[in-house]
Amino acid sequence: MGIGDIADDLLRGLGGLGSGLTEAFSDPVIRLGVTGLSRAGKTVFITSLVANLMDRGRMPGLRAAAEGRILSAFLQPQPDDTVPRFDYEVHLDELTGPAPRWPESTRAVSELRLSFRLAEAGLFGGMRGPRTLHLDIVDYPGEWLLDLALMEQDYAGWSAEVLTRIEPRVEAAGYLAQIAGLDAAAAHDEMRAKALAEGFASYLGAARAAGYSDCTPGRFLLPGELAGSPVLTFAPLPKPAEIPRGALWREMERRFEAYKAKVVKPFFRDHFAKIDRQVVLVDALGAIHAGPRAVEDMRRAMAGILAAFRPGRTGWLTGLLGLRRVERILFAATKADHLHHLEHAKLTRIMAALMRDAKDRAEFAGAETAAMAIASLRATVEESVRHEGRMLDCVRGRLLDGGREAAFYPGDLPDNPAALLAPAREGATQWLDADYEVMAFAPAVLKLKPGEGPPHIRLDRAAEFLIGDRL
Ligand SMILES: Nc1nc2c(ncn2[C@@H]2O[C@H](COP(=O)(O)OP(=O)(O)OP(=O)(O)O)[C@@H](O)[C@H]2O)c(=O)[nH]1
Ligand SMILES: [Mg+2]
Repeated sequence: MGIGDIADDLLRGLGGLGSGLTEAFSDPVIRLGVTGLSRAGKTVFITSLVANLMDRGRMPGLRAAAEGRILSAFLQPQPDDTVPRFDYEVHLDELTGPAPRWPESTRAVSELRLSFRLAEAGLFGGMRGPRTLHLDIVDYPGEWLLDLALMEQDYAGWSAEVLTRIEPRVEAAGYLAQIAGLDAAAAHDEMRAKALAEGFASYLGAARAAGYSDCTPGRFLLPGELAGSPVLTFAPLPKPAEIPRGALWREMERRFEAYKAKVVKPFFRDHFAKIDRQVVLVDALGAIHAGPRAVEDMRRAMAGILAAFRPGRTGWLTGLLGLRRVERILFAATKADHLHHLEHAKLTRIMAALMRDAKDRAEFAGAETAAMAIASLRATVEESVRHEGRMLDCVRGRLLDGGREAAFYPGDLPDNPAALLAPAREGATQWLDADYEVMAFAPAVLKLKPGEGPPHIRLDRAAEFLIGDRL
């Protein structure tokens, strides 16, 4: 190192000293959004990420941890008084207790603040003393992002589109029968509106269970405190030729507009607009297991979700965001512990291909993106099993159903993602030459050593991509 370099470092160090003083009054904050469709793995991801950031023994891929620059990480009260706190301790107990189990489904937005004490990097870093960085993690359902599409639609257009889309689905038969003989021009009647909304919500629930991803409006599946209120008591109806005042259709139209104004818009304003970094969790393996229709539907839903990260598309969203941008977006295929590690690269490629359309546009908007295959909480071990004269790369775990231990051969993912995505796009109803085993493992019983977080796959790399540059 030459004299010039030392002088440079010294200058930088001194420059840093100045900013260190001002930062003491307002420590920097990164807001990390964690989203994904229901059951994608958000709750497990946040719980394991936080546990592994506090006990960093399994985080070699996070540079600041490997270099020993994270002096401590601790939970603090979050800054937003009206957002429920992410129930970290309860979820950690569920996952790592003596009888581990997966967490219950979570219904709404929640938040957690993790604060770091960090040592400065570099020769003269020590001169500045440690700095503080807050990481605010915000958990919200991906379905809420899909609602963005509603902002550009009116009730007539939305109804027509939804009714066309769900027409061929068996799950929709009940709702379609309900509206078959209906006169939407008849006078509004609350009991009828309620029955229709319930019929439509039960279709959405069935569609979700069948593996469809386009289950909006988002609050119909996750109503939270809005359950039963008029903003959720509407459903798509064909537009009658004449619409008299006081007609059922008119009232439905009014409620659809109220849903946009009172539910969708506030979410984007109060939560989405403040996010700096985003991880989108995707249960790609789950969709592959469910078949080509589910894969195609997931691809579309992802494009819908990612539209939100492409401001400029919707005028009012640009207005809300101003110059603010999500700086980094990670697309993570979760539950990679269902596969032998030799298959992980293929899963990452499938993930990248699934995201292609959406990803290119997000990059265009200036965000850095990456695709990864991860497991937030590793529930399996790898095992090679001899079967009919050849070795199969399997994973072994405790079955969710019954608790028995079993080894599974999950099936061979294709090297080229197009082998899955093309038939999905072309409307195939089942995979031709592959058979993907559906697996459900219970979380493993853990014996954690001091300083070690729960076992995972590539959670450290995910963290490095999402926040490493700020640590
Ligand atoms: N094997 C394995 N399974 C996982 C992992 N993460 C999540 N899962 C499974 O996925 C399910 C859903 O995970 P959650 O974290 O509850 O998903 P979520 O996105 O919070 O779901 P909602 O709250 O319903 O929206 C769990 O019950 C597990 O069965 C993982 O890392 N490994
Ligand atoms: Mg959850």
